Amino acid sequence: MIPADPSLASGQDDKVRLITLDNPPVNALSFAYCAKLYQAIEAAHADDSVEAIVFTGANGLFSGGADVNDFNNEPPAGAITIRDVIRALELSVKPHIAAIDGVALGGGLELALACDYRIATPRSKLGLPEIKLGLLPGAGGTQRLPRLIGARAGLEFMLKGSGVPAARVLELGILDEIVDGNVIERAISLAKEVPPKRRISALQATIAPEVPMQAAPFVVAQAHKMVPPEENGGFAAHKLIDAVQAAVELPFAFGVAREARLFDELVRSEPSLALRHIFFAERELSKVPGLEPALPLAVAKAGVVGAGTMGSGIAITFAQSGVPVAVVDTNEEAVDKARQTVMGMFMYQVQKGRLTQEEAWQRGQSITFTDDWSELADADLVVEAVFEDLDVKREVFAKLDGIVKPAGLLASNTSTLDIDAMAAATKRPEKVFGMHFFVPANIMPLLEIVRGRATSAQTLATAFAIGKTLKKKAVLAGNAFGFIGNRMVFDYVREAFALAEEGTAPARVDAVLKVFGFPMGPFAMSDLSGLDIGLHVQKLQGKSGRGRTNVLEQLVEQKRLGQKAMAGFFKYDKAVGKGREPIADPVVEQLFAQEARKAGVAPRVVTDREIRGRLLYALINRGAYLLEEGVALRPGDVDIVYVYGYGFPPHHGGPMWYADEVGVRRVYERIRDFEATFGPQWKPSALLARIAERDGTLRQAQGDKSGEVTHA
Ligand code: 3H9
Repeated sequence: MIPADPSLASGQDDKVRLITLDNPPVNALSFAYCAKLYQAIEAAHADDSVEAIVFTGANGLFSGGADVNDFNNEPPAGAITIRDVIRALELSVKPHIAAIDGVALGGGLELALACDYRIATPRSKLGLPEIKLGLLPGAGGTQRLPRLIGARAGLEFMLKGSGVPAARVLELGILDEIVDGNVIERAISLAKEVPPKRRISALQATIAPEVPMQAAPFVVAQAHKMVPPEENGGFAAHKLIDAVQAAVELPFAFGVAREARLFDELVRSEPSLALRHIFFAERELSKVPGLEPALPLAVAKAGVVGAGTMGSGIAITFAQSGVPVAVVDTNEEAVDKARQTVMGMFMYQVQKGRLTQEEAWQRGQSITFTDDWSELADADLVVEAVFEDLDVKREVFAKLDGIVKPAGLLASNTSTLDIDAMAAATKRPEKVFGMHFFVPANIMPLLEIVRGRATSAQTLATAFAIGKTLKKKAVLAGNAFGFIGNRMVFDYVREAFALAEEGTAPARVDAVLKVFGFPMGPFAMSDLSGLDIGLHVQKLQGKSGRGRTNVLEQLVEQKRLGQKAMAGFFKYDKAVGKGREPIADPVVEQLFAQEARKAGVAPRVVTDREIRGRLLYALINRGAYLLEEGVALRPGDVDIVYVYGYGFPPHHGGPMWYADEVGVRRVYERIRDFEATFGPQWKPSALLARIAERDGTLRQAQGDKSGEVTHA
């Protein structure tokens, strides 16, 4: 093969031109890259010695799609976009073949759909993930897919948005062939036959096999009903359905024009801006100043101390990521129970078809349950998950220090306590850090990595590496009470309590937050995590944690511990939503009223706007404090914590992004009003004050410290 254009690693084999997408890291189809690509394609089209063209990708993938950074700006005048590239393919009489090895996403897959043939290796994954960015496939995908596989299957594929394994994509009819060997060689040999053109654009879209076209309006109406409302996370989904409807009803050229208009509308929409912020914030997380040179240590074996719910969940997380793990607990009963829970969980996944028997067996085998601490001696990392009590934890750390090999890292799963105090119980404080998982640890994607005063750069680098292995969104937090997430949730719950004490029913508070887009409100969330846990944390917080009444203490005394006890702030009934659906309980409302009277809290009539403001602005204010104090590195880190750990609606981008959406100045003024009405707990953060003064945004402001704080 003769390389014709080194920047595109192109070459020619006889009459076949190979064009390799090569724009590291993910072969994104940026304006700049599309200009080059377009030239290479036009050159191949103009060259009479070329009879067919094969596209493939360098860097271990086909393409990650359009460059998301480009969406923030208007295309420069005369810019070549992916749509121009695709139009060139469409107009050519020469056949094009996509040879896919690795992922082909978004615009990358749309390019492949504009080819006449698509073949892929078994490891490849194909997808149109635009919906996850609040967009729709805007380079012909919404028009070609319904023509290729039917509108219903196409819509499902695009609404799902995730990368689908090649075998399934073949079944769907998007791929022509899966090649176990060299996909480029296979594509070239197919191209040498100069197969006929097969323009998908020339096909008529169908709905689904055996569904008559007259059913289209009904199918479309059903689809609109099945996605979330426009104003609550479904903005792009409804537009996507509109685009697919156009594929069914309109000629291709009109459909493409409709798609482009809808795409342009979405690209500017607030939900898409917020989701794109989340996308990039996620990729920023591990970029910690000063961390670059520190190479992570390998974690070949992990240990967990404590076989409770948390410990078992953490062990499952390691096992399902292929890291063998020893779980140690001195309580034999707890060990037995954990063993049963973990095995039960793996068997459940087999029943659900998510694991094969063999995989479940392997995972089960990679977890050792024991009461023998010496099992931890050769662990590279041990996570402590015992009772939330500093003395107990310090004892565990001292013991681990004597048992675990000197190179081993020691982490605490504490949700509030002082990492430095635990590190001080060891002779290796530089190897100690916090690893705060969220319940259930094997499902929740968030992981707070807490940096102690002595935690070394290498320990942190290892923490981030293991976070990636465990497929978690790992966020760096400074060592302050409650770290990022819980510290913020305390203020949020404080306001929810205050509202209930002033006479607003918990069910109403929760309903307002659900309308905003949270999956549940603060009271249902408290019920889920357990009121006994809430009370324990409140006590750890001291005076600042207490409400004006002792309603929480009373509920715990009455054994109303939350969902697990079928009663907490709400009641639960096995017959309603499998016992997980909160049901308003007048008894609790009366208790709040009675205790508020005793405490001299005056009832207030509040609007939904006030409820929303007090809860969300409490989060924003605390988030700003955490940035100011260096507990959180960047506004985006705070947003990731809230979106992935606490269900903040991603289409609002997280609390800090939302503050910018509303306008920091407005938020700040409102917080000042709350301070005047409710007291010093509402004192605004100096960072907010500074930004408000210059009418700026949080996204321009970075935390000015680096996550190094002492426990406060
Ligand atoms: C689209 O195609 C629209 C079209 O329909 C129509 C247009 C008209 N753009 O995730 P990683 C960066 S919308 C720009 O850590 P991995 C990423 O920020 C697009 N940058 O790697 C990071 O940068 P840095 C639809 C991108 O191996 C680096 O690449 N496509 C893009 O774990 C590595 O990323 C998608 O939504 C992009 N499209 O996973 C796909 N993609 O190193 C989104 C990545 O500076 N991307 N970057 O932090 C992905 O799902 C994953 O990145 C991918 C690689 C699976 C590709």
